[in-house]
Amino acid sequence: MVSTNNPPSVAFNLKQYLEEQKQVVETALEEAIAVVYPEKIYDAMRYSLLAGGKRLRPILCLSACNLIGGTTTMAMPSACAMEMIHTMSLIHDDLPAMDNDDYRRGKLTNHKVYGEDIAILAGDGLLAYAFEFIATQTQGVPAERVLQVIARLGRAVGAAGLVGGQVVDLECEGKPDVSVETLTFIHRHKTGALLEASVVCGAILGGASDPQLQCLSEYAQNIGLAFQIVDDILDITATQEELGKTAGKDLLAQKATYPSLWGLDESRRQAQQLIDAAKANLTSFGPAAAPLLSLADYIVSRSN
Ligand code: GRG
Repeated sequence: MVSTNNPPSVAFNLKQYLEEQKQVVETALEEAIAVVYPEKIYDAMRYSLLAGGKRLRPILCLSACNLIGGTTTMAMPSACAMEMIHTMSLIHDDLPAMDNDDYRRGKLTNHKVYGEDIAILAGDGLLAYAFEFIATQTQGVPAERVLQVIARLGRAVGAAGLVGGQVVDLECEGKPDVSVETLTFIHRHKTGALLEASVVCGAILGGASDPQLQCLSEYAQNIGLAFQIVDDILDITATQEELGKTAGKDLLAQKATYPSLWGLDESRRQAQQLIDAAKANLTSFGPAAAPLLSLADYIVSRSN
């Protein structure tokens, strides 16, 4: 018997949903970039783009579009673009001038395989192509919505988003007195902005109203911050095999993280509180929000 206390996310088969969505995203990404002359740069772009990963951003984009009544086809080019931008940010983040990492997604980082020069250009290539891909491949969506998506995404990746967050992160390196406010600024921009854009852009493509966009934006900001808190926790508690990248890096680099400021238990509590708030942001959508509700739960329960 189904208890009336059970939220809709309990009945939803998230494992199956994630597997199915991941598969359609993998197929679309595989077909998105052809290898032509000069082959080296396309190989480098595809190396990181097709290296796996949870594909959370494209899945959020597709789920948000579906929630509003749009089709997967309408949102797929934008969903792929989210993953292209996410991947380029990982390539650049791993560079010696940034976090200097050797492993990502269980494989050698892009610069370890192709060299720093090509890795920088592979990131640039993915970033530019993401916008081209949305503009040229989106079908069955009014042009005005596509324009809104391009503008929102541009803002999310630039100095007002990822780039700004990364700059403050670099400035804080080695500082012993980073406040929770500064840490939250970093992660709302560095991690949260693209997660929010993924949800909001999917909803825009599906034809969401302004109040719907507002609810979804708040949902995404809440899961975005929770995602980063969990990321900080996993850096301490998970193994390199589970993470696919070097574990324990934050401690080694003496980086300010949520566990370093709050401890592990309080960090877990705060992450759960954000997930509860995110789920409350979806109340007005009713049972149709089951995928996004379950994805919120997944963010705190994930092991990598
Ligand atoms: C965007 C122009 C531009 C430049 C990039 C380097 C940089 C500026 C920003 C850093 C952004 C960054 C790497 C944030 C961390 C986000 C994060 C928590 C990544 C891990 O995401 P997962 O767990 O990874 O979804 P997978 O591999 O599963 O996709």
